[in-house]
Amino acid sequence: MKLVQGILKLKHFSYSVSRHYSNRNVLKLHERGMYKDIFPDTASAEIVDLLNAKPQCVYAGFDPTADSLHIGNLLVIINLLHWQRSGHRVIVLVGGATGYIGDPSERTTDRPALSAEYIKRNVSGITENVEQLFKNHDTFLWKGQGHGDDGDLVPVTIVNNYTWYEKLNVLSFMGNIGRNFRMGTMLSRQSVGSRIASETGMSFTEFTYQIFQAYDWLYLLENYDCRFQIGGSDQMGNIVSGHDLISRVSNRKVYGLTVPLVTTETGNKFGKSEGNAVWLNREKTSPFELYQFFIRSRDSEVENLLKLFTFYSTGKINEIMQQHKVKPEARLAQKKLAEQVTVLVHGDDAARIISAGGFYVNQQRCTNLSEVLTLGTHILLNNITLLRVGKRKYFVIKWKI
Ligand code: YSA
Repeated sequence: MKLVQGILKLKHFSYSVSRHYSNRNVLKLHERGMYKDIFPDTASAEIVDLLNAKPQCVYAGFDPTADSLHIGNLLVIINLLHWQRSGHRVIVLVGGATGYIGDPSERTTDRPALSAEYIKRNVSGITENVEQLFKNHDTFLWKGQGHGDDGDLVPVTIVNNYTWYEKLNVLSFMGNIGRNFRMGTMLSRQSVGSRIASETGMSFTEFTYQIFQAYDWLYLLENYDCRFQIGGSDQMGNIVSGHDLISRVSNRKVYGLTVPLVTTETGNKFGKSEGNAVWLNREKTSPFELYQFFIRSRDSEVENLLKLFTFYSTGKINEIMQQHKVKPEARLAQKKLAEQVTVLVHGDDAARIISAGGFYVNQQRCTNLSEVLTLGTHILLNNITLLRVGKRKYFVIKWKI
């Protein structure tokens, strides 16, 4: 895994703010390599002012093209969690409507049309992922780390954009919203240009995608006072479309931020379209496989990954790296990384069992934490199961059958 880092020019970075408010400044995450771009790119000082003035609202969207999020999406969620930790309000938008349209960003061909049933199932899967991530973070990585005393986190709000599109009339949408989009600008988006030039071209439906994502932001601005949008760097075109729409119809200023794309060693984006996703749903990628994925990260990238995928302070990360370098073969940094991500995604129990060395049923190692125990295989004929967690903890289970 490799991370494409962008150069971010945050001009007025050493801002002086009162101590009380300093932790609201999520632009500080720039120090961790968390942002690739900021839009408008001259707005960093303005943004810092806003963040310090009062808690702000931020959103990121996820389309239901699969029934689970994956580790590329996780980086966006972690960014949102940092905003939540800093006292801001966080909205996760699940694209029950945009899933019908299909985002052309980073795609070389049209997306297949998705059925209503499929979208509905995927909306539930993603919503469950998001709820679990925010819950695990709150329980194990916020309160569990003694931050509870700093105050309760403002709970995440999950919205589905289908709820506003189902009420919208196509004529008023095209007549009022569509009118604000210029063909030239729409055609100049990277996601559009490359596709139009391709052999198969691009459907009108996908061409309109940017209008929908732009309108969502306007809707969230008007209904939730949401002035910030976050996405992976492939979302920049859609984010700029929203910014343009809002500057035409409102006098409020809005800002977009992107996170770097998590890519494979060959530079391909990790994700569902690429078929190389590492999923957050335990049925698709087991907690053990997720843990192993991070254990395998290379020494050259592990420090960056600790900064992006864990909530350790940069001081703590330096400490871990110093210890790691004394004995790299012990893979301390990778273990810390894998453990923290597994806690966030699957909870403390899963991470503890895996990092203790896994669990064994009748001396056979199990990699699936939700293994179903069956008679004959796991339950011996004398109705006994021998369970071992890690190297030393044994349990004898006597079944009443
Ligand atoms: C956003 C806003 C709206 O108002 C409506 C819909 C959306 C969804 C958006 N257009 C989209 O299609 N997103 S996505 O479902 O493909 O991915 C969700 C988020 O994860 C995006 O911000 C995307 O950039 C990010 N992502 C996906 N793979 C990634 C990644 N981020 C980093 N590395 C990767 N490999």
